[in-house]
Amino acid sequence: MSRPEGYNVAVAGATGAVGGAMLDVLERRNFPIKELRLLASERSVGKKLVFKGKEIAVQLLDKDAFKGIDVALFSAGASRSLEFGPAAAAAGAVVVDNSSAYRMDPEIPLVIPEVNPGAIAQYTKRGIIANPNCSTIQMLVALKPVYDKVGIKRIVVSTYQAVSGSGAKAIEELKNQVKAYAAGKTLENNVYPHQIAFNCLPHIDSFLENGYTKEEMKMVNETRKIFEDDSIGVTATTVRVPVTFGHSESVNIETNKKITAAEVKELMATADGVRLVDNPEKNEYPLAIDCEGKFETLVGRIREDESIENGINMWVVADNILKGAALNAVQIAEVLIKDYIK
Ligand code: NAP
Ligand code: 3JM
Repeated sequence: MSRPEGYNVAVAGATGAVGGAMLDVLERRNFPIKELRLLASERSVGKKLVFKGKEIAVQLLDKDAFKGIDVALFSAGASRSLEFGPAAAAAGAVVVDNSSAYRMDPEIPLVIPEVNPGAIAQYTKRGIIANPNCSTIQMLVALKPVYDKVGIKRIVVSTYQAVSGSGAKAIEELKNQVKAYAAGKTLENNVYPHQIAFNCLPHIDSFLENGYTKEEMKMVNETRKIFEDDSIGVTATTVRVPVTFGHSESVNIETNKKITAAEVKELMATADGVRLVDNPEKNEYPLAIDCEGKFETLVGRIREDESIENGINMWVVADNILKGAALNAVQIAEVLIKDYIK
């Protein structure tokens, strides 16, 4: 860190599920902050949020809100990122954007610090760095050591995604439906097109012409961009499940060279950002209920895929709001102040 007095940080979308987690992560990791500016919509102006025991009033997110800011963390939705991200960058801030708005822009780096930290250097082109989708982040944190060791030809992934990924209103919707069900009342749905309690919805984000959802294609396209490998095959089925926090993923890979399950376990035991949880004889494997509030990606159920020559199956779980969003963004900011913003 080159500024002992700290940095001026803005959080756009500070009152949301991800924004709130950003404040927690900045505090837990003791990010060096001089001024913290909290931004949201008109609805929240004047509302007070607590950071390190002190109350800070929320201000309006607009084009003039970024004067003097060094790092702007955005999680106020894709259209707000498109509207205000360039203004923040023009004011001199480096923007770390959590939305899908800029991820596939060739001039904007898409970064997971454990996977491709070197890409951060490209931020100077537009002053913006994109945070990948939550499901992509945890999958690639787990796969990176395997990719480096033996190469990966193809990935087949199915996700089991928590409702917190759809924001604060979706958490309420699941809770209300569970209560209504228990009371024998009619279940109401507004956030999702169907009942989410006691159900699985094979539908996250909107459907595209090719029959996949946008969420599924984010996993395909973001993986190729982050690994800088257009030859890698990726196919995804993304499913919303009645879990509050923590996305789970069944990940099947075909590698270029043979790797045994024991070798993958060895790699996971020391991989950056990973915790190996794989003792099936003791019923120990990664669980969504165990990842809430944790910074690591949990990996277990590592097995060889016996239907092909070089295949591995694994189960990957992470806190979608932390590693999937807020933590990854703060880690990017940490690299920025360590290596780039002097
Ligand atoms: P949320 O709980 O609904 O919070 C939305 C936040 O955006 C609130 O702070 C809200 O402020 C603010 N906002 C909404 N409309 C605004 C406007 N017109 N002007 C200014 N601020 C506005 O949603 P969330 O779950 O935190 O997600 C927020 C965004 O983060 C998502 O839309 C997505 O782009 C991104 N995200 C990314 C990932 C990932 O995988 N990397 C995961 C989840 C979310 P008010 O309280 O004032 O309404
Ligand atoms: C996760 O404003 C929006 O439409 C945001 C929707 C959204 C996104 C997104 O596309 O940015 C909600 C939850 C994501 C994401 O990470 O891709």
